[in-house]
Amino acid sequence: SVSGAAGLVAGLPSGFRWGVATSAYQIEGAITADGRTPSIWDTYCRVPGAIDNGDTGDVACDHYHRMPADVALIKDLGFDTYRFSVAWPRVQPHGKGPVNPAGLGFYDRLVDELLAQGIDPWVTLYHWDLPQELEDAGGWPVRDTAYRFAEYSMLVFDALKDRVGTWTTLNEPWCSAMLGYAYGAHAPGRREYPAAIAAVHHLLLGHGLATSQMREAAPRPLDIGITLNVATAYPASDAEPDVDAARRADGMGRRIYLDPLVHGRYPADVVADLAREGATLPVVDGDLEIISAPIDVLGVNYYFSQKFTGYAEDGSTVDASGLPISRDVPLGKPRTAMDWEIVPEGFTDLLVSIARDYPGLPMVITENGSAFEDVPDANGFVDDTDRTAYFTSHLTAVAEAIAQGADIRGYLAWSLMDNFEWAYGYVKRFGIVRVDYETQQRTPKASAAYLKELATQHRAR
Ligand code: GBH
Repeated sequence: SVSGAAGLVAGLPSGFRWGVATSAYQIEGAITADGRTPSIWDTYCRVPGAIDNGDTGDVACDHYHRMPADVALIKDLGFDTYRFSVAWPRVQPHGKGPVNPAGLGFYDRLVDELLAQGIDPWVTLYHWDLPQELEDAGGWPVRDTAYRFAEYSMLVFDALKDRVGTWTTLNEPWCSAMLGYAYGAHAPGRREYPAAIAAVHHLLLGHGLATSQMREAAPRPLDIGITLNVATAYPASDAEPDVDAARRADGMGRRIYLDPLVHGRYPADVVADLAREGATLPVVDGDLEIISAPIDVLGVNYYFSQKFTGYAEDGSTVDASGLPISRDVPLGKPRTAMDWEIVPEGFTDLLVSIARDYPGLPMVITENGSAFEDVPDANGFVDDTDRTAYFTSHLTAVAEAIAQGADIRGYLAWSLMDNFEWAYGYVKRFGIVRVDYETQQRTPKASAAYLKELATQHRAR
């Protein structure tokens, strides 16, 4: 059902992009094809217990071998934009040195295929698949990795810049730094807090280096930016410890990235919080000028928001080491299959707060979507009214943010198809297209038809 779509579409500006997103490791498979070397995810998937069900990205959606059919599918679904990521270990297998033409060739063909179908390609240069050799040399906590990233970025940029108009350097540096190096929840699975904070800085430095080098080499004005996973951090009450817990969550989740990117400085309160935790951002003179190189578009990935309290269950406000308590508490909303609460109003509040704190920065929603317990019929069709309702409420939240003054230029659904959901393996399904992992058959879900109808109505307006 698309009832109410007309009202929703009316709130979205003309020229609004409608697209879908994926990432390389989550869909490609073919991990040894054409000279690709292991990334940190290939290694991490082989750590016993790291991934649900022992799943790996070895085959995934076999997109590497099915790319033309998948592009035709995007065309059939009526999208004008496709955001995909480039696998660094395909393009530059040792993380340094010359380009691997066979690996780069895949993305060259993908871009041509998209353009032939009238779909605008949007490249993400890094969606978490660091070449293992660079992790062996220290990974993102090491400053050299930022320079390696800029060098790799230019290999891709020089090959595709004549045909690709929109570029994202990093996808969700928070995840790379914190899930990868602090919490041990993503590759490379380290739990070293000070190293994670160094990774934050080196990811941002890599973004800044790549951005200015790409800008200089651009044949015409191109849109260059970064994608962040951001959310609203609500305080559980007006009590000072709760308000402070929300401030710290917002500081580590949003402002530690956006302040240096936009204002050229790290937030003083966050720097002080980190010092208390024994961690330092390893800033060298000149870094913040590099990091604040102008960007044309901020990619926003939104899934849910949380409420924070500064009280432990026993009522204390500090832990055993004297550090302030911070924990998330339920908002009391319905949940997705990820156990994430469904909080569309947190999306509006987030977008309006970014527009307020960082004025003049155009935004595109580069990911938004949900996993539910899909039940396919005998033909593989999923009538995912829950996922459709999630899209409606979150697109309505975007329209509301636009009405409140936020400059939002497009919406890319996560994800084109069910895929390798990182530590959750293949059990969690975010696709608008079902993938049968036995046969690799793709079957559009009801939510895909819904998004197609919205895009069609919007264009016809
Ligand atoms: C995105 O990450 C990824 O870009 C994409 O590859 C992935 O498939 C998709 O989401 C779905 O997961 O509970 O402590 O982790 C989103 C990752 C998930 C990071 C929610 C922040 C909340 C804090 N985000 N998470 S925590």
